[in-house]
Amino acid sequence: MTLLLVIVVFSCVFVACQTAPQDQSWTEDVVSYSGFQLWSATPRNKTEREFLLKIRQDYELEVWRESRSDNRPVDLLISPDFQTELKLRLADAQIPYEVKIADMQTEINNENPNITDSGTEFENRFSHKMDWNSYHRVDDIYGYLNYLADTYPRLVQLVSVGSSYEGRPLYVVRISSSSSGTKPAIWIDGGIHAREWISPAVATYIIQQLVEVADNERLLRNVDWYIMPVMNPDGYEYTHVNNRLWRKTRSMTGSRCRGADPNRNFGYQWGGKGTSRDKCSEIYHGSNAFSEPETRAVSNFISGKANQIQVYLTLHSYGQYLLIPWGYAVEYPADYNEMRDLAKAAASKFRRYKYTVGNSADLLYPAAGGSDDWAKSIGIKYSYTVELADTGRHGFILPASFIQPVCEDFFPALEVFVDKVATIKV
Ligand code: 0X9
Ligand code: ZN
Repeated sequence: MTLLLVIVVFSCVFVACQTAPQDQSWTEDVVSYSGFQLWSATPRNKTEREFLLKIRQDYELEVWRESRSDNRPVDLLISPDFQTELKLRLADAQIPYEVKIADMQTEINNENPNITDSGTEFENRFSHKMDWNSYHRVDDIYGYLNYLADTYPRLVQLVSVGSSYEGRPLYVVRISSSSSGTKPAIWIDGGIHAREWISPAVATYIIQQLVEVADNERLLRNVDWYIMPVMNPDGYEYTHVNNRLWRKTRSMTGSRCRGADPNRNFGYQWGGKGTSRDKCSEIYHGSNAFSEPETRAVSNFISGKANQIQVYLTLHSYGQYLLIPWGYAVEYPADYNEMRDLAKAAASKFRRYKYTVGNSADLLYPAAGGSDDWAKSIGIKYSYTVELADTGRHGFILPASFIQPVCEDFFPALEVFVDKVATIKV
């Protein structure tokens, strides 16, 4: 792959950093994470929690995973510039911490094996380049979706629900074994957050299993599926080419910082807790609810099928959680117990990775404008955020060798959702 890219080594690259150079032109800079480390620090009481909060503010640290309570670790991305100083400060305060990733760039370099070599051979043989041994670019994923629609026209329909900010199609795959009449449906989306690569990988795996594995026919008998593997294709491409740790969309904001957090941009409790009006923040909520073409297109499509869609699953990483609304605050929907029972039944299917089930704002943190809350608010009863593997050893940079185990572990849980909604009349 030839990339005419200028390699710029920033001393401060993370997007939450106010002084970080923000790429806003078509000069496609590549961000290096050489020397950056992932630290996991565990506060044991209020004083230590407050101390860590202060450090986060002082150094404008990027948080990969929040700590909600004592003895739960917070994962922090640490620039080489601050490591010596921070080591001393944590030692002084006697806060235990662990270096999870010693050099982020090495971790990134080792994450995804080179997929270009076998590509041509694959393409000639199968008319697509998709597999689940490596993380694929949008072109490979979309090529596969087109291949499926062409090959299984009675089963698969590829619907473009709109265009991304940069003009990429926003594809939803409809999988249905009946040409007429509607069945209750399950919606699954992936790739809301650009850097959470395991999410589109799992979403495409689910599509592959439902369409190409005859044994899974029973999952289609009474239920239709809408699966959108890459909700934020601009961001996803950007993580492959320019900045592996990009999270947001890529829209122009009128400032030096681009993009909004799509999972703060949905129109329920928009702009509430756990969101930011700072355009440079990782959790920038956008200029208004549904300001991003991606969230607007998705919400329009889902709204039009709100009576049919019974389950809303949105795939993220990481942490191994099944999160139940509400996420905007520690509030519980009236039917929370039913939602929790179903999530627990699903979680009991996992063999390899243990998932924690609970209220989103309680287990993680309050964060308003999420897609799960919005789906719940329009009446989709069973709405969940899935935080896929792992629990922090690799975080977002989950090596490609994990793709198959994570997918295989997750897929059987879908049966639980199918059984729950199969008999509902829509
Ligand atoms: O913060 C998020 O958007 C999600 N976690 S992630 O690490 N993938 O970014 C959790 C969203 C949970 N749902 C709501 N807060 N509504
Ligand atoms: Zn996410």
